[in-house]
This record gives sequence, C-alpha cells and structure tokens, in this order.
Amino acid sequence: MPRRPQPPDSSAARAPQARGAAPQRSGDCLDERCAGRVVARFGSRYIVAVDRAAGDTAAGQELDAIGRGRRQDIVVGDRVHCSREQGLLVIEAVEPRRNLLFRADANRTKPLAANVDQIAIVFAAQPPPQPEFVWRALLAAAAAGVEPVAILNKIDLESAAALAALDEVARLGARVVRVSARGNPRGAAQQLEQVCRDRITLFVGQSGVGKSTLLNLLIGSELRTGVLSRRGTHGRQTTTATRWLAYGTRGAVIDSPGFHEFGLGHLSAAELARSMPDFAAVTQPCRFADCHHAEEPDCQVRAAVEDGQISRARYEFYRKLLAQDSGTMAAHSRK
Ligand SMILES: Nc1nc2c(ncn2[C@@H]2O[C@H](COP(=O)(O)OP(=O)(O)OP(=O)(O)O)[C@@H](O)[C@H]2O)c(=O)[nH]1
Ligand SMILES: [Mg+2]
Ligand SMILES: [Zn+2]
Repeated sequence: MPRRPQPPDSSAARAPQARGAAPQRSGDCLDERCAGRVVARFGSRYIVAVDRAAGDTAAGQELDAIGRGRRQDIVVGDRVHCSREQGLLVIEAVEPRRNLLFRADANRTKPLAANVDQIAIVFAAQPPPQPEFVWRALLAAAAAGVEPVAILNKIDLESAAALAALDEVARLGARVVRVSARGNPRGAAQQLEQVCRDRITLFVGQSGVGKSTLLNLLIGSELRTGVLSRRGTHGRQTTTATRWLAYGTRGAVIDSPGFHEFGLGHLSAAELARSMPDFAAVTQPCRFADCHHAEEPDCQVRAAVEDGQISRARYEFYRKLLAQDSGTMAAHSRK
C-alpha cells in the first residue's frame, strides 16, 4: 500500500538542494517506500526527487524511476509515491494535481507540467516573435487557472515587432517583463527573481528565445544553451527534456524544450471563449447564454469587435481556434 498522500506543498515536498548531479540508482534508497516529486522525464523514464522526510535514508536524493505497468501519464511536477523494485523506483501512485498544463493537436497531447503557480511565456526579437504563440500560451494558462507572465528577452536586439507584441499582452492584462540576458544579466536576474521568488514557474517559449540562458542567470546552474540556427527563423532545440529545478526554499523553475505550435485541441469552445480576457470585458450578455460568438444572432462580442472595443486580430484569432483547434482532443482524458 502506498503511503498516505501528503498535502501537495507540505514541507516534506521540497525538491532537493543539489541539482545537476547525476541521478542515483535507487539501490541507495534503503526504505521500501518513498514519496517525492517528478523533476524530469525522458520518455518512459523519470527522475524523482525524494522528499526530505525524517528517517528516510533516500531523502533529498534524485533517483531513477519508472511508472508501474509502464504507465506514461506522469509529468514533471507530479507528486508521486514509489516503491523499490530491482534497483529502480517504481511510481505506484500520483497525487491529485492542482493543475496540468498541456498543449494538444488532433494527433497528440503533450503535457508540459503539473502543479505550477505560473507560466512564464518567453519570446524575443530573435527568433522573430509570433504573437499568436504568446496568445495561445495565455489561453492555455487561463484555462488551467495558472497566472501568466510574458517575458520579452533580448531587448539588446531592437525589435519593434517584439515591443508591439509585449504591449498587446499588457493590454490583455497580463504581467509583462523586459530583460536582456546578454546585455544586462544582473538586471535580468533581479527581475526574474521578483517574478519567480517563492513560486513554481514553468518557462515556455519557442526554441532559441533564451529560456535556459535566463534560468542559468537565476539559479546559477549550467543548463545547456544553444546558438540560433543558421537557417534562421526558428532556433534549433537545445533543451531536450523538461526539468524542474528547486529555487530558493519554497519555489521552483521549470525549463522546457522550445516548440512552435501551441495546440489547444483540449479546450472546448466554451473554455476558449471564457479564457479570452478581452471577451470578458464585454458585460452585455449575448442573446444565447451558450453563445460561441461565431454566427449566432445578437452576439455582444461581435458587436464589440464592430465597435473597436475588441481588436479584429484577436477576434480572428479566436475564430481560427474555434475552427481548427477546439475540441479536436475533446475525448482526451485530462487526468
Ligand atoms: N542577443 C541576445 N542573445 C541571447 C540573449 N539571451 C539568450 N541569447 C542567446 O540565444 C541563444 C538561445 O538561447 P537558449 O537559452 O539556448 O534558448 P532556449 O529558449 O533555452 O532554447 P531551447 O532550449 O531550444 O528551447 C543562445 O545563443 C543565447 O546566448 C539576449 O538577451 N540577447
Ligand atoms: Mg533551453
Ligand atoms: Zn456571443
């Protein structure tokens, strides 16, 4: 029987201080059972940071683990209960999640991380900013009930497009930060510290925007960083696995591999509409309570677009999501 689950953020749930050290085989774990946090995933293998619990000889270690019965629905950030089998930890149970961030298209679902407080959406002048990526990430955050913060990195490289994208995000009500990991590393570290202190923050963004560079400034670790692809517009992916890193005594930052398509196929039309902050500003009710703000008569959202209260680009973005993304993964379990 697994140990009785602990509350998600009990003091025993802290990730270990040591990081970057190679994970150890669970032969070092003398106890038959232990609880911990999934701090990395490589396909069907995981690394679990074992809780600092009194009397647990494995406490604080990062150990190799697999899921019971090759179960694969375990993600970085999960709180897990493990047993020991043939030199490996076996994850027997996953505690209920506070939240789960993921992206999904018609073909596959990609969980990003579980149990986070906020999502830092990083973009930059290079690779060229894609406002739609940021808007999609904002939507995913709102739908999961997670706070977003938009981070424009590389402000040493002038980019009117990047600044315009940041302004737009600020208008949507999200917190925004401008940094340059290269031009002003100390200032960037200070700003990131304010954003990340005592919180669990998932960093996402296209490949090459500088996520790992920024996190290295913050936590002084040596995450691999890359050079931008010579082929140009899209950075080559340098980080290949999502990694949870303890930050301070209460927080954590999660580095993730860059990607280009932030599919939202797991969101229903209603969830999409609910997660558009500019739509929420429309206080007049539409004629139909379940209006999807598409072709329905007497739609107040469409009226707000006609009045200029909602930007046409944002409304077209929403219609595109309704047509292309919404519900394509509706049957998918969110557990
Ligand atoms: N000019 C400039 N370059 C930067 C800045 N921050 C990072 N870079 C460079 O951008 C490149 C990509 O940085 P990474 O930190 O590897 O980017 P990433 O977002 O982690 O990329 P993936 O791991 O592939 O998702 C590296 O060559 C960095 O040196 C910055 O503020 N200004
Ligand atoms: Mg990286
Ligand atoms: Zn409507």
